[in-house]
Amino acid sequence: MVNLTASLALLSFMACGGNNQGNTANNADEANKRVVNVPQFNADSAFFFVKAQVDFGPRAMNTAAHDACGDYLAAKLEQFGAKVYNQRTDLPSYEGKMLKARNIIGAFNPDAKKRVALFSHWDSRPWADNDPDASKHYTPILGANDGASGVGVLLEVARQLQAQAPAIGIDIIFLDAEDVGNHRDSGLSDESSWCLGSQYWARNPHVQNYNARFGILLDMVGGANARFLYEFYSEQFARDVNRKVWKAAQSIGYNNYFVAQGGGGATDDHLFINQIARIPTIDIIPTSQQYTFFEHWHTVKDDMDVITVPTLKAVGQTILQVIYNEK
Ligand code: AHN
Ligand code: ZN
Repeated sequence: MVNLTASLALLSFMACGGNNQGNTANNADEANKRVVNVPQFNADSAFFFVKAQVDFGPRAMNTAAHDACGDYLAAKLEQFGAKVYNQRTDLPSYEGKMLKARNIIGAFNPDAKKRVALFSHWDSRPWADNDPDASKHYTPILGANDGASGVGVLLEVARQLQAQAPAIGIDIIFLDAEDVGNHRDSGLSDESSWCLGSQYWARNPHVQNYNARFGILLDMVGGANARFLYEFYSEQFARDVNRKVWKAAQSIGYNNYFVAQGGGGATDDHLFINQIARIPTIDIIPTSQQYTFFEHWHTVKDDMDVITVPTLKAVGQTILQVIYNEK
């Protein structure tokens, strides 16, 4: 009875709010602003942050371009007001090479107990082993979409966090050594050869007893006509998080990007974060009928030409919608 009364009161309050605006809720964005003020994600700014990374060249492990980009990312997080942690460690690749890895973590509102973790990998694949031209199979890729896009979106999220703080703490976690898994010509298919930085972080979080309500991984979130379906492992480990994020996207009109259907699985950073750190974490990653993830995945054509501002906007605004609605 009490609940029913409260619900009716809330309904009439919302109806009143709508009428007073003189503009019925034809725009879902407006309806949400009445509940909480969600900042506007600037996708041109995100595009610039993607390009800034790509301008370093391929960010393959143990290269000068990789290290310079890492310094850039840490400096940006610092500039946007985060407490920055650099996790440096040597991780052996499946070929037995020592990879000089660096996970870069920006903690916003570091003392808050209620936290959400946002992840993206920042290294780029050392080989274009999915290129149609076999002579490119050992050429490092620029990874504009596969790497830089997610990081670019999260740098813009960081910039927004500085301008207006949400009610909770946020950790932006740039993972290294993700794209170092088995070369397609190696004849190997060992899942644990991928995602070395996230495996390390999940076993050695940047603060003791680290926990978060949930995590969101962004991977390849800048391609034209991207379609994000519920990724398979995300559904196994963090179904509620998938529903929360897709609902948020749909509430602001991005149902063309965030399609509420099951998709395939990706052996990606979130798998290890779920299995090892046990933080329920989803992967926002494109699904395609024609391609593995997107047309130029692990090819030399994964450059700035594949990045499109509207997709960055849909993903970035959805992330803001989710985190500013956490209480
Ligand atoms: C595979 O499914 C082999 N890899 C998905 C993880 C990945 C690679 N994300 C970006 N590159
Ligand atoms: Zn990749």
